[in-house]
Amino acid sequence: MTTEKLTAGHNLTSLQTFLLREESKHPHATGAYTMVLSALSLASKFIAARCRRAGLEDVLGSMGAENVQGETQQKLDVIANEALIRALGSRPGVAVIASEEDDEPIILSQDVTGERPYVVLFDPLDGSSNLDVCGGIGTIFSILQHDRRAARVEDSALQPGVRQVGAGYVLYGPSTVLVLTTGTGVQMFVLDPAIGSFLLVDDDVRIPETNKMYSMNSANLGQCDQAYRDYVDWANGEGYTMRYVGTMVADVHRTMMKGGVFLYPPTKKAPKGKLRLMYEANPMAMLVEQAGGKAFSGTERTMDVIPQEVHQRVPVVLGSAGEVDHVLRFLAK
Ligand code: AHM
Ligand code: MG
Repeated sequence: MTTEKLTAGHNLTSLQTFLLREESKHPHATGAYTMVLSALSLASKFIAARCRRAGLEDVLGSMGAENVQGETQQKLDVIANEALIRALGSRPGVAVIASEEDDEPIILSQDVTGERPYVVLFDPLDGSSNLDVCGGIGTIFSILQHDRRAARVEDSALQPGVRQVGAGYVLYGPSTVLVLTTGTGVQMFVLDPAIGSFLLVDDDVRIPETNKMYSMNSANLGQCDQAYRDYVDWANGEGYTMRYVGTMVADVHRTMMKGGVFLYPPTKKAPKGKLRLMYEANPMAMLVEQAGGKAFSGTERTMDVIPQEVHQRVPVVLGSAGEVDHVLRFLAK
């Protein structure tokens, strides 16, 4: 669908061109925001290249260590994290970065006196347990600006999702897809490996209003609240189908493209939910809302959740507005 758009007389626009065009709409822009996105784009091309050669180079398998969340680190988790830190670390407009892989946010600059610098939070390699089986994996990022009310620069990392000034994900699948919002709709780019550029293939991604498809790890249903079980019983009775990759980026991307709902409810094993607010739920919520969908954590809008800590977990229900409403109907009972 999108390739047709690109080849059917659509203007050839790279991510860089798109960003420069957006920047020119803001006469006082310093270029710092464009630099942040260009760092994210550069790092994701680096990660895509390493993923592409994953079975050939010695990058598969575990590091034999756990990250701060108690999860086994894959070698590529570490490579992806370093690529993002190196790319973002060289951009003067970035004050703080926070990663799923690092215990504490990294402070790059305490100087917040001039133009408000950026805070970038990311999950460098989401779904990395799918790596060894050549499954889809991704990078998720959220961009905030320094909060002048924050006592310390690192406290700026703890702002609710409504304050995000940008969010996106990169899916490393059969092709490498970047889905981005800077607050004015959602754009989709595909990496053309022949020229090394992300090319714009859809400048207004809209999530379908409904689709009878839910995406969740239904093996967890026995550990979920009755409301989720009732929803799934209802959906099965209504003839819904189920799709689940087990990589949030891949499951959300399918939901963005085809519609439906993605759920990660609280379980006995993960009573607050498994997914992380700051660099998984919030950026996905911004993208989904900008594409016309909805995103909730329980009955609260995800982007309104006040964060308490950088690695906080929340329940996730997101997708087509009509499908999220069905889930909310059960959660409200
Ligand atoms: P990760 O960020 O450590 O890779 O873990 C998050 C992943 C998500 O991509 C995915 O939605 C979820 O964990 C799958 O969890 P489960 O295996 O419990 O279904
Ligand atoms: Mg993740």
